[in-house]
Amino acid sequence: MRCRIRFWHLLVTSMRTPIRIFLGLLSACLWVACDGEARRPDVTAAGPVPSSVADYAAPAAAPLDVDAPEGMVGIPAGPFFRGCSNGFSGIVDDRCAPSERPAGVVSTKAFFIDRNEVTVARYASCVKAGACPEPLGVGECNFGVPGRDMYPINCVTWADADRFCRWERRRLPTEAEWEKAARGTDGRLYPWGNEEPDAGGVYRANYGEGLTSILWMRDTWEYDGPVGSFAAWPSPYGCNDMAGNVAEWVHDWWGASHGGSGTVDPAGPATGDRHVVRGGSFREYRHRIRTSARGYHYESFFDGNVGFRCAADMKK
Ligand SMILES: [Ca+2]
Ligand SMILES: [Ca+2]
Repeated sequence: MRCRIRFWHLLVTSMRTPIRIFLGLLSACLWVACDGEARRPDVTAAGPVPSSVADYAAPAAAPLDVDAPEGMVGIPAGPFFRGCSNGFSGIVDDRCAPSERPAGVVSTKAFFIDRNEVTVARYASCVKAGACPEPLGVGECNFGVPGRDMYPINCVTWADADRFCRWERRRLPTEAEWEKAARGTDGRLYPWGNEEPDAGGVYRANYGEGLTSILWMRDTWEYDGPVGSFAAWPSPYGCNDMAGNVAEWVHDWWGASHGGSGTVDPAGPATGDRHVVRGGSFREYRHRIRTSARGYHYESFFDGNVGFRCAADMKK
């Protein structure tokens, strides 16, 4: 509207002097540009949320066709199936933990999220700049260990992860954003679909089962491995390692349930003393790397099996 007012004002005054004629033509161009902008669909808006799970018909999930920041993918706006419910959409899942219930449909605005877990090399840039604390470099901790530049940064607290993402002018994803990026819209059990992670003898993620290193290493890796080692089995949006490798801090405070249905960009509890981690890790059994599985750690916690990835807002 402001563009139109400016156009008409300048068009009238343009009758008087050559400079005003020039300004009139310029404002006409602006009017066309502004009018075109107004008619462009807003791909970032969340839109309506189905009122119940029964009303929900999952749209196809694919990355948004936009220019994404380096290393990120665009996640479209709209609803997705969140949480766990045995029998939804023909998906059998009898491993739903209380914290994964109730199943629901929530919506998000469009956003960007890292394709991979944040690497040691990427985090080291922040340490070198003096903006991030140096994590430990012992045991399962990757920082400063030769040959691990492309391993996920681990042994970082939630505050370290939050600080790093902000240093990159990004942010930690909300728990809802993380889950949507991991499973798309259709409530699938794992990022790649509903097949078990070792179906057909093909390993689709880095996880750990049993008491011996041999059992942990059936997928090649006894502990964590370089990010993208299972890039043949990404999420519907192309995100890697959203099942296993390192578990991932997200922004939200922990709540015993992930919340209800029908909301847009749910943000979790207003406060707390622990934060949510998602995706499970190389230490965990297959039911803990399901896309709906939830975990938490206290604020001071850091360990070799927890890292993170960043998200970013998408401008209109
Ligand atoms: Ca493993
Ligand atoms: Ca992970």
